Amino acid sequence: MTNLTIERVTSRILDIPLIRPHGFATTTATAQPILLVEVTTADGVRGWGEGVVPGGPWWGGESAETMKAIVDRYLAPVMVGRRLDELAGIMRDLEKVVANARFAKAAVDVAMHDAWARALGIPVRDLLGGAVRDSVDVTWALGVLPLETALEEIDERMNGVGHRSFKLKMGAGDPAEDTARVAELTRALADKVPGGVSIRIDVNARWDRLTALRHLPTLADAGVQLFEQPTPAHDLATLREITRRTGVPVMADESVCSPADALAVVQAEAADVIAVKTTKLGGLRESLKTVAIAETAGLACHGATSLEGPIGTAASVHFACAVEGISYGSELFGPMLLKETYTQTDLEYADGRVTLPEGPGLGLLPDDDKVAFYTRD
Ligand code: MUC
Ligand code: MG
Repeated sequence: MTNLTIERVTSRILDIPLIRPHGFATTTATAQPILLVEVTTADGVRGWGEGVVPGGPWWGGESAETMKAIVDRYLAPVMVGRRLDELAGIMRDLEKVVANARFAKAAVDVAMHDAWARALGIPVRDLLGGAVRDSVDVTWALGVLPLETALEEIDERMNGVGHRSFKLKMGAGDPAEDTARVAELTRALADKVPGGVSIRIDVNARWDRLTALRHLPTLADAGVQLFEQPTPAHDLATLREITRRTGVPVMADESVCSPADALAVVQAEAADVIAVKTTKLGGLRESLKTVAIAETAGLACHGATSLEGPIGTAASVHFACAVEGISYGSELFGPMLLKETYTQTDLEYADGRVTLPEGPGLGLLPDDDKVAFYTRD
């Protein structure tokens, strides 16, 4: 009989450089800090999960440093000595010692899923009910970039990995200039690319109601197909109003960080799509509940990202391929934004899609030398 008792939980911060700076609304990242959590069982089976936030604490208040403190000091002691087949009970008990801190909880949730699946010799997707698809569409996200640079990057990505859908980050600088830049880019692409490409924007909740209602119609006219979280997380009435006035669907991201938030969006009829990040939601189990609420209400869900590295992305790919309700594709492109991977093998990207990895657990193993190289002192 396999001994599933958790003997050890360790964590380290990796700093992995990006292939190019990624401009968000309020900050620009040149490297991605990843909290790599490792769970080891009494039998010596190991599993890994990532604690990752998009470019720093500006997004949701957590950072690699806060996650490390929470995991080492508060979550690990609850986990050690428990069995992996009590995962649901362990996750419940974590709530008794740490409120919120969902990104940190996601790291341990995924590490336990990986270790448990490895101990059983099955892929993580089987712990989620098995596969409904074996690959998922991947939108490429561009940071805040000047027009020409953005066009070059889109060209490169279409010809390289075959992406046909692009997300443009907005919310930095003057809204009128930002809008003019993105409207021009969207029109230029419609002229340039036969058959067109799909363009969406993400304002990361930086515009107020009036700014959004003034500028989003211009982007609707230019052909932008989806508005991700233009206005603050709590303001569900404005999200609803945006779609009513522009006819363009809204994707709720910052507005949905828990299943209860998803229910609030459903009740307010605030969005047509929910961005499901396994990170911001606190792991795979809370993500399952979130999708169940959205799907039952007829909303689509998107396999969204916090710019996870290979292991965090693999967890989200297993989720997206095991959960029917992830019906709006994904943006699980994080590993391609890293200059180098820290795993022995990489996820496979082709024809604008990422393939569900094979093998036990998440299907990827860390490379010890690379992990040591990128570990922060
Ligand atoms: C977000 O808010 O969606 C995902 C891609 C990207 O560029 O930023 C993230 C976070
Ligand atoms: Mg977003």
